[in-house]
Amino acid sequence: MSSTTETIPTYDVVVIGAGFAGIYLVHKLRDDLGLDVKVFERGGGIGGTWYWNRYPGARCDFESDYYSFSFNDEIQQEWDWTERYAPQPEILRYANYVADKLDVRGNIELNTTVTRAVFDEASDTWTVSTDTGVSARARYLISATGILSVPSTPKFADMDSFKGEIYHTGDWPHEGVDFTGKRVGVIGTGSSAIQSIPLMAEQADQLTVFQRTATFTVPAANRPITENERKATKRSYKQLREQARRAGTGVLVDQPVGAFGEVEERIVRGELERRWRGTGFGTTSVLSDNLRSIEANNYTSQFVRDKINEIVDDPAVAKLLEPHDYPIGTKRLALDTNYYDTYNRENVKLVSVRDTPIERFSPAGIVVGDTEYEFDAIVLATGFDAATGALERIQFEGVDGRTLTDAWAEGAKSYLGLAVEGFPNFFTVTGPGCPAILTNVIASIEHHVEWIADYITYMRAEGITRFEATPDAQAEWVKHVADMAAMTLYPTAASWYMGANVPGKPRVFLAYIGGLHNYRDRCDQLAADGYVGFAHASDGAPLKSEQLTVGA
Ligand code: N01
Repeated sequence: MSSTTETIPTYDVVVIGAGFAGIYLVHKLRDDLGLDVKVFERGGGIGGTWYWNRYPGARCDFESDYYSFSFNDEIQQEWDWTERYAPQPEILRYANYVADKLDVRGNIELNTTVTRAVFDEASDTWTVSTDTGVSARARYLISATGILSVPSTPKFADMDSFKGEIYHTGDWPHEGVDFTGKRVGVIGTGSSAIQSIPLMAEQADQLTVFQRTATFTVPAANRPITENERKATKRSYKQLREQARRAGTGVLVDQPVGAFGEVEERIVRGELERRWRGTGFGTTSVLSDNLRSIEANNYTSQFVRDKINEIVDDPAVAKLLEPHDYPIGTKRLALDTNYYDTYNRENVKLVSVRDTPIERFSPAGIVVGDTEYEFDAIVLATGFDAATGALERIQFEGVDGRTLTDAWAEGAKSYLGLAVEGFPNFFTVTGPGCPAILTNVIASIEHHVEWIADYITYMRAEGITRFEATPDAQAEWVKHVADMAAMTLYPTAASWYMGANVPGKPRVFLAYIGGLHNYRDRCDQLAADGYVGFAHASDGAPLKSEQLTVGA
């Protein structure tokens, strides 16, 4: 139970966020470790991303059999996924089902935004403040704030003058929106737009899409899961989960056929055609060097561009939809249902704002160059301040009062995406510099929660009251992450992976590209060696650095 010091309730652990990570943290730390855990959640319900992203067509683009918890067999046997890629309402129901099953709601305070967290060096504890006036103190602070949880809204001139409704896909009204008979404008053509445009087009009177950068998207081939398939999956979950744990992305994927130029073109082409018909992300991994060789990438990119031209009737519209600004896969690949076909509809118009940007909003709509487009509603599908946005909105004050925003002024720096030098006793679940962005995020969350639980167990057994990433360990890890990225085509794209979608955000590649399996091995090894790269202290004892061996 919590105790009270100077009227501030004290816990073993305070967690920020009640998405999938927050839910699992409560269960793991409370039920397996016997810790007193308190979670603060900004939303009026649990589920994180799936609580907020309720736009039409929102669904997961990793297969539901994998995009779900693996740690509890009862849960995976009891829960029935209905579609290959579950829609948002079903994923939110699942999150709530898991929360009830694990009885975690009592640990979660909803409608409470953490505003500030201050580390106290004398006691090795964090004191957390919230917008409701509730405070809490804890030895460990864990952020479970998600990678894509802060919507990014460009500052268009005269936005307030627009007389109609404005919606953001990442903060969609819970009661839904009826676009019947409406003229709707959509800004953005990333994954959220690509999922929602086909459905909004079916409802709206007219839909106008403002595209700055054409995005690569491949067919999701979504479909209902049959009863026989469901039973077969449940029977083989043990093996499936084990194989997924050993996969780089946390899901099983088709293997490449070989490197560009080393395999007969007939075979490459045949495999691209096969994967286009139904393996989602598999399209970009037909060639083993797709993300390292521009020649290989051009081949795959052109395959998709040819498909666009086959699907879209109007050659001028097809030309606009062809992505040419980045190598396929270096910005997040989208999976779609009827995206390109939607541009064959009479009521859908595509406006390129690549060369002539949106000039301003007006009372009637949006002005681009000499043209004013009139709307009843405008949808911003403009993405997120990814990976760092949610953390930088909280005033974290670490050693000597240094803030996280200051520490990250030149870009996010972290050790393993799990801890930040200068911020002791603070864990970041799926923080910048881990592979999560490039993986099935639930697999990454499970790994982080379990690793953190093991580390806390270790510290408690050793009487350690304070841990902190060492400057050397962090610097080497940051370099290693950047070096790995530099060996690929990823940094050539102006992507949210690089922070490039938010004006003024420092450009740092935010993910470890070595794969979840290798990352998991590395984390396990440094734990087995006594938590290499972390400094430890025990109630007043001086910090002692562990020997460090981070590298390629
Ligand atoms: O956001 P985005 P998203 N004027 O950043 C455009 C995950 N996700 O919400 O590319 C005009 O991809 C911007 O243009 P540009 C997934 O990881 C997952 O769609 O910067 N346009 C771009 O087209 C995904 O990657 C699922 O030139 C402007 C768009 O807005 C991530 O979330 C579903 C503009 C933003 O695209 C983010 O996706 C959905 C401006 N001033 C999302 N500013 C799943 O299925 C921005 N844009 C699990």
